[in-house]
Parts: sequence; C-alpha cells; structure tokens
Amino acid sequence: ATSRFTLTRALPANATASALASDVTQGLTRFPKTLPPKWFYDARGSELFEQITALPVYYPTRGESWILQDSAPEIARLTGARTLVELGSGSSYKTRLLLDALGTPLTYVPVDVSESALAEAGHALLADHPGVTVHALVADFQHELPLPPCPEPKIIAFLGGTIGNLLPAERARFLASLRALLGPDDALLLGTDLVKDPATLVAAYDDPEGVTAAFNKNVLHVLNRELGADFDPDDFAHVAAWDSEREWIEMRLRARRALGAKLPGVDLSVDFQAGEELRTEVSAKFRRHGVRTELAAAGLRLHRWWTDPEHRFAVTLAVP
Ligand code: AVJ
Repeated sequence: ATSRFTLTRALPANATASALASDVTQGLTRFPKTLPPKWFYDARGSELFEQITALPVYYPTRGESWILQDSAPEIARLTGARTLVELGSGSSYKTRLLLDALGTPLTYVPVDVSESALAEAGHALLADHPGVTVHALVADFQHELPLPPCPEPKIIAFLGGTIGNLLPAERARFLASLRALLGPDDALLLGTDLVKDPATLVAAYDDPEGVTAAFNKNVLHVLNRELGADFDPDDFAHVAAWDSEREWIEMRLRARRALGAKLPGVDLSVDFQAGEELRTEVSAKFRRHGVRTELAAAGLRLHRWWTDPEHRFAVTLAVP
C-alpha cells in the first residue's frame, strides 16, 4: 500500500538560521527594539504556549474551539472541501473538529516551519483517521507556500488569531498571497480575536501564574542558545500593554537595569537603558467591519462570520 503520509521541505536547510540572524540584527539595532514573535516557538516555547491555552484568563483558544464545534458541520456543507490546508500546525483538537466534519476521503496539508512538529502531529492523526491522506509541508507561509496538487475544493485555515501577529501591511500582503492560492470554489477560514474591554485583553497576556511571562522571556533563551547570546532573562520584566489606537496588545520585555548583551552568532553587542523595552509581539484584535475590509482589499468576500456566545473571538469563512 502507498503511504498516506508525505512530507515536503520547502525551506532551504539554513533558512531558519539566516532568518533569525537577520531578524535579530535588524530588530535589536533599531529604536525601539523589536523581535518578531515567531522566535518564541522552540520546543519549550511551544510547550509554554500549550500551557497558555489552558489558562483561565486566556479565552481565545476556548472561544475558537467553541465556534468550530458549533460551525464545523456548516463549514463542511458550505465548502464541500476535499482538502484542508492548515497554516501553523495548530492544536490537534481544533483540527480534528474540522477533519471529522469534512469526512473522508480527505487530504490534510499541515504547514509549519517545524518538521518535527509536523511529523508528530501527522502520524498521530493518521492513526485514528483512516480516510485521511497527509501531505505535510515544511514552509514559512509568510514567505512562500508551494502547495502540492490536491483534490479540490480546498479550505485554507489560519486559526488561533495568529493573523494578529502580523502588522497591517504584512497582513495585507499575506492575505493577497493566500487569495492567489484560491480557486473559485475554495475558501479561507480565518480565526481572529476581537476587540473587547482592555482589562480582559491585558489579563489574557499577563496571567497571575506567570506562564505568559515565561513564554515572553523564552525568546531570550532562544537567542542564548542559537546565537550564543548572554541574556539573563531575570534582567527583564514581562509587559503586556493595550494600544487603544491601533487596537492591539503588545508584549514587551523591559530591562530592569541598564545592561549590555553580547550576541556572538551575529557579531553584535547591544545596550539597554534601564527601563528600555523590547517589543516581542503585536497581537491585533479585530472588528467584523475591519476583517471585511481587509479581506476585500485582498480580493476576498466575507461569506460567513461566527462568534462564541460572549463575542470574544470570531471565525470567518471568506471566498474569492
Ligand atoms: C498564538 C499568536 C494567537 O497572540 O494570542 C499567547 C500567542 N502570545 N499569549 C496570541 C500568544 C501571548 C497567540 N497567538
């Protein structure tokens, strides 16, 4: 029998290392200092994020799961999809809700930068989904997404609210690139966190257990390991702030004292003033009108919009 699991690498062998080097060099030599949030997610960072999703204050994952549980049959009926492409390896729970509703035969294309995450998730899924064929794709979907030929129609799912980690100009580019991958009968399934009272938002990014603080500081551990840097994570305080004008949460690391750090892997030394902040994540929050407008700018039409009962999170089905 032919294997139902294939894995394709669409990332050059050293692409991740050179992307990290260039992001760190650019981000730490500008003012204010920034780092892209994608560097949180090594094995420990991914584990910490899993813990975040179970925190009482972190409502997005539960909100989105509720919506998918509620809407998966309708998504299946509206799209008739035979292929599910999922950007970011995602929580197996949400993926399974969709797979189970879509039925078999089905092709599942998980896309992630982590080959090990894809291999693990793919094999676990095969074991309990006999009618599903998996084409795992190792790729950085912000840069290129060379989809394998797959049965049509397809859904491209980008869940979790991760689109909020992109800045507005990056979002516009990214949505346009997804639009270009969609045929006339295909659809985009997009998860977005919603604007709500600032106290709820800030609490979701500053839990009393300190898991989010550890997740935020994990990027310093990544720089220490990958670039031989000498950051002491204890020198930094976790900050979560709501920007009411741009309607996004910012996570930052604030230097508790004036300090210097060496990053031999990129041949760089950086100084922080006491109180200086390094922005590590933007997590934009959305309104229906804004989602509709951004989709329209990319040539997509908001076809269906679901929220959880408390209107905290939304899932949108968009079509060409
Ligand atoms: C996985 C990107 C959606 O922005 O809420 C969780 C990441 N950051 N807590 C988010 C995150 C801090 C999360 N996303």
